[in-house]
Order: sequence, then C-alpha cells, then structure tokens
Amino acid sequence: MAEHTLVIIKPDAIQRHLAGEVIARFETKGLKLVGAKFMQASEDLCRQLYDVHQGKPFFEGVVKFLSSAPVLVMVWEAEGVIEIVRRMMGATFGCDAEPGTIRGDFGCSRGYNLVHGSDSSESAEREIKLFFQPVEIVDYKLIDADWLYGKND
Ligand code: IDP
Ligand code: MG
Repeated sequence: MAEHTLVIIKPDAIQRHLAGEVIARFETKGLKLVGAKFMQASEDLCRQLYDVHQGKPFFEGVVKFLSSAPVLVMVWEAEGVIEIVRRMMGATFGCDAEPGTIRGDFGCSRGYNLVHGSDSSESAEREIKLFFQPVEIVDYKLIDADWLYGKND
C-alpha cells in the first residue's frame, strides 16, 4: 500500500514566495497530493509536532518560528514517499544541504529551513493525525498513475 507523509511549507518559504516551487518539485517527481491546508499553526500544535525535540536548545526557537506566520501543510502519497521527500528536502539547513535538494537550492540559513517532512512511518502517522481529520485525506486515482508508477515485470 502507498505510504503517506506530512510536508509543511514553513513560514520562511511562504514569505519568500517559494510555495509553488516546492510543490512543483513534488508534483513533477510524480508524488500524489492527498491533503492540503493553509493555516497559522498554534504554538501548542508546533510543540506537539516537535515533541521529540523537547528540552533541546533549539526547541523554543523552532516552535516560535513555525507558529509565527502561515504555513501550508500537505499530505503526499507514493510508495516510499517518506524517504523520497526526505532526500528531496536535503540536510536540515541550506548551508549544509546538497545542491539539487529543496533546502540546498533555495536557502543558506542556519536557522530557517523552508520545509518539514516526516522522518519515519511512525512519525508520519502521528504528525498527519495532528493536522488532518481522516475525512480531509482524499482518496482518488491519478489518471497518469500507470505511466508514473509503471514497472516492466
Ligand atoms: P529535520 O527537519 O531535518 O528533520 P530535526 O533535527 O528533526 O531536522 O529538527 C527539527 C527542526 O528543528 C528543523 O527542521 C529546524 O527547523 C529546527 N532545528 C533543528 N536543529 C536546529 C538547530 O541547531 N538550531 C535551530 N533550529 C534547529
Ligand atoms: Mg526531524
């Protein structure tokens, strides 16, 4: 069964007019968009998202950053999508991320980093539930699915 992952286009990417660029990368890769929500996330919700980082020196800062302005939260679907999105995002900060990745191509900050992507199936399941009701995830078939996901065997 196809996997789901949570992607957040963070406040810096929205403010820098990069949302379309980021979405275009995932679309042209052939990933399937199954949920989307434009919102300003509360501090409480951001604390829950970054729960595993509670107590780390950057925790309060990242919560403040993510809740400071609107974000575009999405669920993308594909076989292996969690790993695919993580590789497309690149290393945590643009200063270290490889060219060709989203973080590597669009940023050089050591604090802001444009996108969030779930790092495991457990994280994806937990994070998607934080932002979406089950009915907000749309089940449909892409008309070019046979060409996108085709195999020869
Ligand atoms: P990831 O987003 O690449 O998975 P994590 O280590 O899970 O990175 O950290 C979660 C988020 O916390 C990062 O995306 C970034 O926004 C923020 N963050 C991580 N490490 C630092 C840091 O050293 N300074 C400031 N913010 C950080
Ligand atoms: Mg992480």
